[in-house]
Amino acid sequence: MFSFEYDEIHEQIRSTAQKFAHEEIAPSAEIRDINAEYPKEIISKLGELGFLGIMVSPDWGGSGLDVMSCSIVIEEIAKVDASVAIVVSVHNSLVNWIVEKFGTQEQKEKYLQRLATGELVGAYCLSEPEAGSDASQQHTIAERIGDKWVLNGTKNWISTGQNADLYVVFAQTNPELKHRGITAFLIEKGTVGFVPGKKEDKMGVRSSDTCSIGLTNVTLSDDNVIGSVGKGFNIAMQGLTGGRIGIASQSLGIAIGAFEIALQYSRERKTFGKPLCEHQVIQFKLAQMKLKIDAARLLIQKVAYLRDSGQDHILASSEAKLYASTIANEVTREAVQILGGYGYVREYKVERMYRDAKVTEIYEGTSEIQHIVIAREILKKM
Ligand code: COS
Repeated sequence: MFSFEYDEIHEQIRSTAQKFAHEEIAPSAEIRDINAEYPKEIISKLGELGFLGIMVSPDWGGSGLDVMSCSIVIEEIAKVDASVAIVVSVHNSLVNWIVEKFGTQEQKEKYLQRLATGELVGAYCLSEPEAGSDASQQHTIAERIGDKWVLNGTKNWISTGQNADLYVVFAQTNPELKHRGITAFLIEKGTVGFVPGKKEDKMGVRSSDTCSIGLTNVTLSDDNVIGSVGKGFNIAMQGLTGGRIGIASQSLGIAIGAFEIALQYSRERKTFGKPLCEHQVIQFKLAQMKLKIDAARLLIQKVAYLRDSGQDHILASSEAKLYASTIANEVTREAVQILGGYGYVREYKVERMYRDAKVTEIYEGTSEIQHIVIAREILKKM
């Protein structure tokens, strides 16, 4: 049964994630943002806590928890640092999930246990220079030569592109079949011809590294194919349907982080002889921010419930992602506004959160794509 309440396990996970976020992530978030520095040590500590194998079965060394638990961890981390949250989201919701659902016994033995403990960090490589929103237009070709696959092409905008150890890479194995010719491969870091490019100099989520990846005659065997040949697009889309819950949770966390700072500031800062929060114009802002946060949370709870209970959740996933990313931008913008000049400088953190929020409307499907998915799902059911 769907419940608005979090259960005891969820509350424990929240409290552990919150403590870790405040003690271990928040203190270095600003400096990592300035230096665009990947949070290597933090990621390995998250692995020790079990937060890099949240939904992986205990049979494979994971925590065996549900989608809601994963969402809570991402939310708590994103409250203080959206960059760490995106690493955790891609790793758990896309890579772990794909390897566990579609991997062979051998692939799970080789990779899943190490992914679940954080020994390996995962990346998801779908986008290309000419295949972002229209992801079926894969120009990365995997050619069958003898009993090998030889991959050539370029992947773009790969989160954790430089620092990951294992990559889920989509490539076209039969161009005539269009999206039904796409196949997913597992590629280890260091594979000859698989070369992460230079780190993008981004507006936000700066301490999560994003880069292109060049593939030049990357030679793989059938053991690298994940799922079956030609099923890659379906795997990519199923992955994104879950991944979007992660981005929605990240968006919610960013919004809450900024709201809490603005709320606190509005109680301390006085103008015209009274605290900001006693001015009606500021109360309107605070009320709107809180309303949006609560509505986003409900959409996330709903989609997490649907996914956990094995129900159709394509519509709910895009609704949660679209709404949460939209309000993350609105709420962070208002937080900057409430803080005025202080909101526009680094010291009060909302400036970073405002920059970080923007990407949530872009990655794992832009807001425009979410509208397309939502409209299609409505029409499909008529
Ligand atoms: N889960 C499983 N399968 C899905 C799916 C989903 N959520 N969405 C689509 N599919 C399948 C369809 O069932 C169809 O399969 P068959 O033809 O084998 O029956 C196939 O994918 C193509 O579906 P459709 O015709 O609807 O695809 P389009 O290419 O026209 O559009 C959109 C699909 C635009 C919705 C999809 O390409 C998309 O979500 N794109 C955004 C990708 C993205 O997020 N890119 C950002 C980079 S990834 S970080």
